[in-house]
Amino acid sequence: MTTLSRRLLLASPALLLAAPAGAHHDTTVGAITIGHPWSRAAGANTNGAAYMTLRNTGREADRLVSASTPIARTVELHTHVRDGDVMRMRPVRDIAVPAGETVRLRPGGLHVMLIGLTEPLRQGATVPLTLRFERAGEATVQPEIQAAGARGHTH
Ligand SMILES: [Cu+2]
Repeated sequence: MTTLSRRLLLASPALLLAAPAGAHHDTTVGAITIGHPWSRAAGANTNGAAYMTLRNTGREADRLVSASTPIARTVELHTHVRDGDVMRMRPVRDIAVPAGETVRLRPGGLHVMLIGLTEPLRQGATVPLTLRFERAGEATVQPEIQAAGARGHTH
């Protein structure tokens, strides 16, 4: 074993402890960082949604153009629009992520809609979700499934 690899082995537990809380939830592709992906518990044959932050650290605008997961029949990008006294979901073609900005996908706002779940979303599990950006390309994240009524990401 080389001195370097021994040093790396010795160092790794400390590195794990030193990692900031939640850092392992972030995924970067190109200039886009996907932060804290999460979802909510839901039964099979119902619909689910995924939420996250999309941060564009680059100088060029980008957009989320589609998403897919093996556990839903269809995945759409949705927003909420006010219709009288109620908020209704409406599909959008894409979700713009302007240069230097962070876009929040959250309950009551923009979200990734998982339509026709082929498996239940169980609290505490994760689900693979592939996101496709016009400029940055493709990244697969693992939203953590929170309780059915969760309003935000918790650890
Ligand atoms: Cu929706």
